Amino acid sequence: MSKPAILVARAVFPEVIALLEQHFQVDDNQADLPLTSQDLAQRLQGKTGALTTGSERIDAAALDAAPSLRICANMAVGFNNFDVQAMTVRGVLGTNTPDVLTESTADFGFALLMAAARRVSESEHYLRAGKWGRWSYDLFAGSEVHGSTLGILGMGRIGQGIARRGAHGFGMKVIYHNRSRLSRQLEADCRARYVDKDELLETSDHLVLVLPYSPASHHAIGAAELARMKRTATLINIARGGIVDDAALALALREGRIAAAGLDVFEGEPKVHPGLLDVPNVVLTPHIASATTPTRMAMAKLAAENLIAFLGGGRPLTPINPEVLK
Ligand code: 8YV
Repeated sequence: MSKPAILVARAVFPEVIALLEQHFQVDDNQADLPLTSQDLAQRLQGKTGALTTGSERIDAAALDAAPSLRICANMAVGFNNFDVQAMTVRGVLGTNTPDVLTESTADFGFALLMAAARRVSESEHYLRAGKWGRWSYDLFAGSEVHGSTLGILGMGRIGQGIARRGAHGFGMKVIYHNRSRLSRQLEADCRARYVDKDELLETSDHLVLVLPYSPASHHAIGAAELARMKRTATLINIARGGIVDDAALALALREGRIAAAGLDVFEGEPKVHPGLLDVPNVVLTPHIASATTPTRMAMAKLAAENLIAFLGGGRPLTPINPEVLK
């Protein structure tokens, strides 16, 4: 029997390609050439499965070009690149990669928080530019991290990881807002107190965004929300571009309406709002919060295992739309 044909849309670890080749005829993209939506639709033709990343949009047009497609395994926990409804209607399963990236991503959220609050990037640029003359009492004085109030918007697994780091490692008071409240047990583990969004905005010294992107979370942080925040506050976005109104944030940073920001995700990335590129008090990174080698390997393997399990007639490990399995 011939092996099912799959597309691996982006370059991944050669070991993962070798694993997939044991089960499938693999059309890979190890040269990592950018695929336009037309390229993607064309490469999906005749495929039963696909391993995608956040860069590939799987929508009705892509699905209609690939009537034999049965599964798209996203190498990401977020799946706002999938039109899940269009997939479900066509009986196409989606899977994602939760859990394996939680701790590394929470580490990175904390790295951005520390870097923004303690002005790490800004001061390094100053030093590299040869501007360091001598010590002074207020040279790059930032805001306190330990003992401060850590706010978290979106309290899924990554939010909880950040809360634990803040509460247990840095003695921070943790407050959070989420669509639903955590169980008492989880709140106790995270030492986190549920508050409404206004209290979160007004009370946080450091506000970390970890909520999924959806039309409902579009510009959840815009000019009005930024205006409610403390002038000394920092804002960290490791969630998705579009959750923050980047133009409003650039202006708020320029005008000192908040102290600093750390951003790993951007509206329309890889483009970055030009207003963010020329304000000093923001740390900017290219969507790398999950980027440790072991974590990226675990993500790629989990995506591959979802393909192998499902197309081999078994249960996928992390389905997004399990109703397709019925
Ligand atoms: C990925 C992410 O690197 O998992 C997610 O949702 O944002 C990142 O870990 C990115 O989406 C590539 O697929």
